[in-house]
Amino acid sequence: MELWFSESYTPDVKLSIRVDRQLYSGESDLQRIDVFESKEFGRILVLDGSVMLTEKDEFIYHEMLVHVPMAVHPNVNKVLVIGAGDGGAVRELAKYPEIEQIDLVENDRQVIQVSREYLPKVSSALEDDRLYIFYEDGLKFVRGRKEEYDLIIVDSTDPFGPGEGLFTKEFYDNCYKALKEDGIMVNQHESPFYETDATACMRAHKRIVESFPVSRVYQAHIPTYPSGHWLFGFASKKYHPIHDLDGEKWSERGIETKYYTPRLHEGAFCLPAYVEKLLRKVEIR
Ligand code: AG3
Repeated sequence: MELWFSESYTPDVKLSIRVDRQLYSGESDLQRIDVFESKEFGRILVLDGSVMLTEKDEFIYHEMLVHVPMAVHPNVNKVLVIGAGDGGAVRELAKYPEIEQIDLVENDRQVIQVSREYLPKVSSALEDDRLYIFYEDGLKFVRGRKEEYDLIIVDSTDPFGPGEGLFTKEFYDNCYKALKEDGIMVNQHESPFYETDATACMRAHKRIVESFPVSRVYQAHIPTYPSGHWLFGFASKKYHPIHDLDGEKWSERGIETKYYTPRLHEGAFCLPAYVEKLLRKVEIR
Protein backbone atom coordinates (compact mmCIF):
# COMPACT_ATOMS: atom_id res chain seq x y z
CA MET A 1 0.00 0.00 0.00
CA GLU A 2 1.24 3.50 -0.80
CA LEU A 3 0.48 6.45 1.46
CA TRP A 4 0.89 9.97 0.07
CA PHE A 5 0.55 13.42 1.60
CA SER A 6 -0.36 16.19 -0.87
CA GLU A 7 -0.55 19.95 -0.51
CA SER A 8 -2.45 21.80 -3.23
CA TYR A 9 -0.79 25.00 -4.40
CA THR A 10 -3.46 25.97 -6.94
CA PRO A 11 -6.49 24.03 -8.20
CA ASP A 12 -4.13 22.59 -10.84
CA VAL A 13 -0.87 22.03 -8.97
CA LYS A 14 0.07 20.02 -5.91
CA LEU A 15 3.17 18.62 -4.25
CA SER A 16 2.98 15.01 -3.09
CA ILE A 17 5.35 13.26 -0.71
CA ARG A 18 5.17 9.54 -0.05
CA VAL A 19 4.92 8.93 3.68
CA ASP A 20 5.65 5.84 5.72
CA ARG A 21 3.12 6.62 8.41
CA GLN A 22 1.20 9.29 10.22
CA LEU A 23 2.68 9.94 13.65
CA TYR A 24 0.08 12.39 14.88
CA SER A 25 -3.22 13.90 13.86
CA GLY A 26 -5.23 16.27 16.01
CA GLU A 27 -7.52 19.23 15.97
CA SER A 28 -6.73 22.21 18.23
CA ASP A 29 -9.11 25.13 18.82
CA LEU A 30 -7.43 26.90 15.91
CA GLN A 31 -6.39 24.34 13.34
CA ARG A 32 -5.73 20.78 12.29
CA ILE A 33 -2.23 19.51 13.14
CA ASP A 34 -0.58 16.52 11.42
CA VAL A 35 2.87 14.96 11.63
CA PHE A 36 4.08 12.43 9.06
CA GLU A 37 7.19 10.30 8.74
CA SER A 38 8.68 10.11 5.24
CA LYS A 39 11.79 8.63 3.65
CA GLU A 40 12.81 11.62 1.58
CA PHE A 41 12.04 14.50 3.95
CA GLY A 42 12.07 12.88 7.38
CA ARG A 43 9.30 14.13 9.66
CA ILE A 44 6.82 16.65 8.27
CA LEU A 45 4.72 19.13 10.27
CA VAL A 46 1.48 20.14 8.56
CA LEU A 47 -1.02 22.77 9.76
CA ASP A 48 -4.43 22.88 8.09
CA GLY A 49 -3.02 20.95 5.13
CA SER A 50 0.00 23.25 4.56
CA VAL A 51 3.57 22.06 5.12
CA MET A 52 5.17 24.11 7.89
CA LEU A 53 8.43 22.25 7.89
CA THR A 54 10.18 19.03 7.03
CA GLU A 55 13.25 17.77 8.85
CA LYS A 56 15.19 17.74 5.60
CA ASP A 57 14.78 21.35 4.47
CA GLU A 58 13.77 23.35 7.58
CA PHE A 59 17.38 24.47 8.06
CA ILE A 60 17.09 26.71 4.99
CA TYR A 61 14.05 28.57 6.27
CA HIS A 62 15.18 28.92 9.88
CA GLU A 63 18.75 29.93 9.06
CA MET A 64 17.58 32.59 6.62
CA LEU A 65 15.01 33.94 9.05
CA VAL A 66 17.54 34.34 11.87
CA HIS A 67 21.11 34.79 10.60
CA VAL A 68 20.29 37.51 8.07
CA PRO A 69 19.18 40.06 10.70
CA MET A 70 21.74 38.78 13.24
CA ALA A 71 24.61 39.48 10.84
CA VAL A 72 23.37 43.06 10.35
CA HIS A 73 22.36 44.26 13.84
CA PRO A 74 25.50 44.91 15.92
CA ASN A 75 24.07 44.02 19.31
CA VAL A 76 20.91 41.97 19.75
CA ASN A 77 19.91 41.38 23.37
CA LYS A 78 16.16 40.97 23.35
CA VAL A 79 14.21 39.18 20.65
CA LEU A 80 10.51 38.63 20.03
CA VAL A 81 9.51 35.61 17.95
CA ILE A 82 5.92 35.41 16.77
CA GLY A 83 4.50 32.08 15.64
CA ALA A 84 7.14 29.40 15.26
CA GLY A 85 5.87 27.11 18.00
CA ASP A 86 7.98 24.37 16.41
CA GLY A 87 11.07 26.04 17.91
CA GLY A 88 13.16 26.14 14.72
CA ALA A 89 13.78 29.90 14.83
CA VAL A 90 14.58 29.74 18.55
CA ARG A 91 17.14 26.97 17.91
CA GLU A 92 19.05 29.27 15.56
CA LEU A 93 18.77 32.28 17.91
CA ALA A 94 20.06 30.20 20.82
CA LYS A 95 23.43 29.98 19.02
CA TYR A 96 24.12 33.63 19.94
CA PRO A 97 25.42 34.07 23.49
CA GLU A 98 24.76 37.83 23.49
CA ILE A 99 21.01 37.25 23.29
CA GLU A 100 19.70 37.61 26.83
CA GLN A 101 15.99 37.09 26.34
CA ILE A 102 13.75 35.52 23.72
CA ASP A 103 9.98 36.00 24.02
CA LEU A 104 8.09 33.45 21.94
CA VAL A 105 4.44 34.16 21.24
CA GLU A 106 2.50 31.21 19.88
CA ASN A 107 -1.28 31.22 19.67
CA ASP A 108 -1.60 27.44 19.61
CA ARG A 109 -0.31 25.56 22.65
CA GLN A 110 -0.87 22.26 20.88
CA VAL A 111 1.69 23.12 18.17
CA ILE A 112 4.36 23.45 20.87
CA GLN A 113 3.31 20.20 22.55
CA VAL A 114 3.32 18.29 19.26
CA SER A 115 6.71 19.72 18.24
CA ARG A 116 8.24 18.83 21.60
CA GLU A 117 7.03 15.31 21.25
CA TYR A 118 7.52 14.55 17.55
CA LEU A 119 10.12 17.02 16.29
CA PRO A 120 12.97 16.97 18.83
CA LYS A 121 15.58 18.07 16.27
CA VAL A 122 13.66 21.27 15.63
CA SER A 123 12.23 21.97 19.08
CA SER A 124 15.30 21.26 21.25
CA ALA A 125 15.92 24.94 22.13
CA LEU A 126 12.39 25.37 23.50
CA GLU A 127 14.06 24.38 26.78
CA ASP A 128 16.62 27.25 26.63
CA ASP A 129 16.82 29.29 29.88
CA ARG A 130 16.55 32.57 28.01
CA LEU A 131 13.21 31.63 26.47
CA TYR A 132 9.82 32.85 27.73
CA ILE A 133 6.77 31.34 26.04
CA PHE A 134 3.48 33.27 25.82
CA TYR A 135 0.39 31.43 24.58
CA GLU A 136 -1.27 34.42 23.02
CA ASP A 137 -2.27 35.94 19.76
CA GLY A 138 0.74 37.77 18.29
CA LEU A 139 -1.40 40.64 17.06
CA LYS A 140 -2.64 41.33 20.60
CA PHE A 141 0.76 40.74 22.21
CA VAL A 142 2.51 43.54 20.30
CA ARG A 143 -0.25 46.07 20.92
CA GLY A 144 1.00 48.68 23.36
CA ARG A 145 4.63 47.43 23.51
CA LYS A 146 7.12 50.28 23.22
CA GLU A 147 10.80 50.18 22.25
CA GLU A 148 11.42 46.83 23.88
CA TYR A 149 13.03 44.60 21.26
CA ASP A 150 16.16 44.69 19.10
CA LEU A 151 14.73 42.10 16.74
CA ILE A 152 11.26 40.80 15.91
CA ILE A 153 10.93 37.60 13.90
CA VAL A 154 7.54 36.89 12.38
CA ASP A 155 7.36 33.20 11.57
CA SER A 156 3.71 33.02 10.67
CA THR A 157 1.58 30.58 8.74
CA ASP A 158 0.06 31.73 5.43
CA PRO A 159 -2.15 34.85 5.49
CA PHE A 160 -5.33 32.77 5.41
CA GLY A 161 -6.77 31.38 8.66
CA PRO A 162 -5.19 31.77 12.14
CA GLY A 163 -2.12 33.65 10.82
CA GLU A 164 -4.09 36.35 9.01
CA GLY A 165 -3.68 39.04 11.68
CA LEU A 166 0.10 38.85 11.31
CA PHE A 167 -0.12 40.34 7.82
CA THR A 168 -2.07 43.49 8.72
CA LYS A 169 -0.98 47.12 8.73
CA GLU A 170 -1.96 47.37 12.40
CA PHE A 171 0.40 44.51 13.24
CA TYR A 172 3.38 45.95 11.32
CA ASP A 173 2.81 49.39 12.89
CA ASN A 174 2.78 47.83 16.34
CA CYS A 175 5.94 45.86 15.57
CA TYR A 176 7.58 49.15 14.58
CA LYS A 177 6.62 50.65 17.94
CA ALA A 178 7.72 47.54 19.85
CA LEU A 179 11.23 47.82 18.37
CA LYS A 180 14.05 49.90 19.84
CA GLU A 181 15.32 52.85 17.80
CA ASP A 182 17.62 50.63 15.73
CA GLY A 183 15.41 47.53 15.66
CA ILE A 184 14.89 45.08 12.82
CA MET A 185 11.82 43.04 11.88
CA VAL A 186 12.09 39.97 9.66
CA ASN A 187 9.04 38.11 8.39
CA GLN A 188 8.20 35.12 6.24
CA HIS A 189 6.93 36.73 3.10
CA GLU A 190 5.27 33.98 1.03
CA SER A 191 6.17 33.02 -2.54
CA PRO A 192 6.00 35.32 -5.57
CA PHE A 193 5.20 32.51 -7.98
CA TYR A 194 1.56 31.41 -7.94
CA GLU A 195 -1.00 34.14 -8.27
CA THR A 196 -2.70 33.92 -4.86
CA ASP A 197 0.64 33.79 -3.06
CA ALA A 198 2.02 36.64 -5.17
CA THR A 199 -0.96 38.82 -4.28
CA ALA A 200 -0.44 38.10 -0.57
CA CYS A 201 3.21 38.88 -0.99
CA MET A 202 2.57 42.26 -2.61
CA ARG A 203 -0.04 43.18 -0.03
CA ALA A 204 2.36 42.41 2.82
CA HIS A 205 5.19 44.33 1.17
CA LYS A 206 2.99 47.39 0.64
CA ARG A 207 2.03 47.46 4.32
CA ILE A 208 5.60 46.98 5.52
CA VAL A 209 6.90 49.72 3.21
CA GLU A 210 4.30 52.03 4.73
CA SER A 211 5.36 51.16 8.28
CA PHE A 212 9.18 51.07 8.07
CA PRO A 213 11.78 53.43 6.53
CA VAL A 214 13.94 50.51 5.32
CA SER A 215 12.13 47.58 3.73
CA ARG A 216 13.83 45.03 1.47
CA VAL A 217 12.92 41.51 0.40
CA TYR A 218 15.25 38.49 0.13
CA GLN A 219 14.87 34.97 -1.13
CA ALA A 220 15.75 31.34 -0.53
CA HIS A 221 15.10 28.04 -2.19
CA ILE A 222 12.88 25.87 -0.02
CA PRO A 223 11.86 22.64 -1.79
CA THR A 224 8.73 21.87 0.25
CA TYR A 225 7.07 25.31 0.15
CA PRO A 226 4.80 26.37 -2.74
CA SER A 227 6.92 26.71 -5.92
CA GLY A 228 10.12 26.18 -3.90
CA HIS A 229 10.93 29.87 -4.25
CA TRP A 230 10.36 31.65 -0.96
CA LEU A 231 10.68 35.27 0.14
CA PHE A 232 11.46 36.95 3.44
CA GLY A 233 11.00 40.58 4.43
CA PHE A 234 13.73 42.64 6.10
CA ALA A 235 12.33 45.84 7.62
CA SER A 236 14.21 48.18 9.88
CA LYS A 237 14.32 51.58 11.50
CA LYS A 238 17.94 52.20 10.63
CA TYR A 239 20.11 49.36 9.35
CA HIS A 240 20.40 48.47 5.69
CA PRO A 241 20.52 44.69 5.07
CA ILE A 242 23.64 44.89 2.87
CA HIS A 243 25.43 48.15 3.70
CA ASP A 244 25.32 47.32 7.40
CA LEU A 245 26.15 43.63 7.02
CA ASP A 246 29.28 42.73 8.98
CA GLY A 247 30.16 39.43 7.35
CA GLU A 248 33.59 39.20 8.93
CA LYS A 249 32.27 39.65 12.44
CA TRP A 250 29.58 37.06 11.77
CA SER A 251 32.10 34.53 10.42
CA GLU A 252 34.40 35.02 13.42
CA ARG A 253 31.66 33.73 15.71
CA GLY A 254 32.10 30.27 14.22
CA ILE A 255 28.38 29.50 14.09
CA GLU A 256 27.79 26.38 12.08
CA THR A 257 25.28 26.74 9.26
CA LYS A 258 24.29 24.59 6.30
CA TYR A 259 22.72 27.27 4.10
CA TYR A 260 23.54 30.75 5.36
CA THR A 261 26.86 32.44 4.60
CA PRO A 262 27.55 36.19 4.50
CA ARG A 263 28.24 35.84 0.76
CA LEU A 264 24.87 34.21 0.21
CA HIS A 265 23.32 36.96 2.38
CA GLU A 266 24.31 39.58 -0.19
CA GLY A 267 23.13 37.46 -3.11
CA ALA A 268 19.79 36.70 -1.46
CA PHE A 269 18.74 40.33 -1.86
CA CYS A 270 19.24 40.19 -5.65
CA LEU A 271 15.79 39.27 -6.85
CA PRO A 272 14.55 38.03 -10.22
CA ALA A 273 13.27 40.78 -12.52
CA TYR A 274 9.62 39.73 -12.29
CA VAL A 275 9.77 39.81 -8.48
CA GLU A 276 11.39 43.24 -8.43
CA LYS A 277 8.62 44.40 -10.71
CA LEU A 278 5.89 43.01 -8.43
CA LEU A 279 7.42 44.72 -5.42
CA ARG A 280 8.06 47.99 -7.20
CA LYS A 281 4.37 48.20 -8.06
CA VAL A 282 3.48 48.62 -4.40
CA GLU A 283 6.55 50.60 -3.32
CA ILE A 284 5.33 53.89 -4.78
CA ARG A 285 3.98 55.79 -1.83
N1 AG3 B 1 6.03 29.07 8.50
C1 AG3 B 1 5.09 29.04 7.41
C2 AG3 B 1 5.55 28.82 6.05
C3 AG3 B 1 4.41 28.85 5.09
C4 AG3 B 1 4.33 27.63 4.26
N2 AG3 B 1 3.18 27.69 3.41
C5 AG3 B 1 2.65 26.63 2.78
N3 AG3 B 1 3.19 25.45 2.90
N4 AG3 B 1 1.58 26.80 2.08
C6 AG3 B 1 6.67 27.87 8.81
C7 AG3 B 1 6.92 27.70 10.25
C8 AG3 B 1 8.25 27.08 10.48
N5 AG3 B 1 8.80 27.47 11.72
